[in-house]
Amino acid sequence: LLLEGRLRRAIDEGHLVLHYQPQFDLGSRRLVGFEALLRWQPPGEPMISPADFIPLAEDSGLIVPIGEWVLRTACAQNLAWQRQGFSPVRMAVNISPRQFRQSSFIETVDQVLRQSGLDSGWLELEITESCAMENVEATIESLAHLKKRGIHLAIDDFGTGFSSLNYLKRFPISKLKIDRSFVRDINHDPNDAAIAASVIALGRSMNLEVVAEGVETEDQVAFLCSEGCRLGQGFLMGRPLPVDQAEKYLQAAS
Ligand code: G
Ligand code: G
Ligand code: MN
Ligand code: NA
Repeated sequence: LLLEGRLRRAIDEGHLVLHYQPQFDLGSRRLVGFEALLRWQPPGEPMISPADFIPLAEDSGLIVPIGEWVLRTACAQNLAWQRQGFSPVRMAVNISPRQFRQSSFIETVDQVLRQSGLDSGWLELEITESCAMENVEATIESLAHLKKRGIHLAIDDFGTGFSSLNYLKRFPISKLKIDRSFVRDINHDPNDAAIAASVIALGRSMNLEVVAEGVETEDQVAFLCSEGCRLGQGFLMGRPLPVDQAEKYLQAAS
């Protein structure tokens, strides 16, 4: 509860920041977009990881105003980059289950897009596989609304949520993100290699983009490319970065 009070203040006092992790085409190493990742920076103290406060924000409901701030900030940043003359890239934003299930969620997204002026085609929303599977019919309906607006939709942490493939084909999504737990030992653990290869094949057969998360070595890139995975994200190619450092990637790509 002490932490909840501090988090509440952090929102008001502007101590939440976004970092941006680049996403690449693995073949050409071309920048294709960024994922916005939330950080809590209390002045004079070490940064607090979202892993340590998102669950609390989710339980307390604070995730709703925080999530709206993230969406607003990420869209505004992406438009600012376009106006600075950088080649446009896609911006991915993580949406938490509670946020996604809010009856006002679509309205919020509409409002943020309208107010920011960002074209919806440059926005991608990530929901986790387990969130998507919580209430499949409601998920399909919400995703369909978002897709109609031209927003790209990705299933995050794919492989951890026991999707029924029958449902997966009904989700109007355009991307699967292979969870980094399968990528880590891809060159050494035959089970992980088989799982990753299956997800890549599944995604390709459904005409979805597939992104490998947590790419840390060239050996992983080689395996992923040999299996036909086109996109990757990870410390090898770029960490989550503050705005000024993310701009170096845009500069190199423009
Ligand atoms: O950036 P990092 O790997 O520390 O993130 C830890 C977890 O927090 C990840 O699961 C990530 O998806 C989640 N996360 C990061 N930023 C956001 C955000 O803006 N909203 C939500 N809902 N989750 C986020
Ligand atoms: O669940 P989600 O995919 O949104 O989580 C993204 C999180 O993964 C971020 O917090 C980010 O810091 C972390 N991350 C990104 N790339 C790597 C990587 O190459 N290795 C590891 N261990 N973590 C990573
Ligand atoms: Mn994500
Ligand atoms: Na993930």
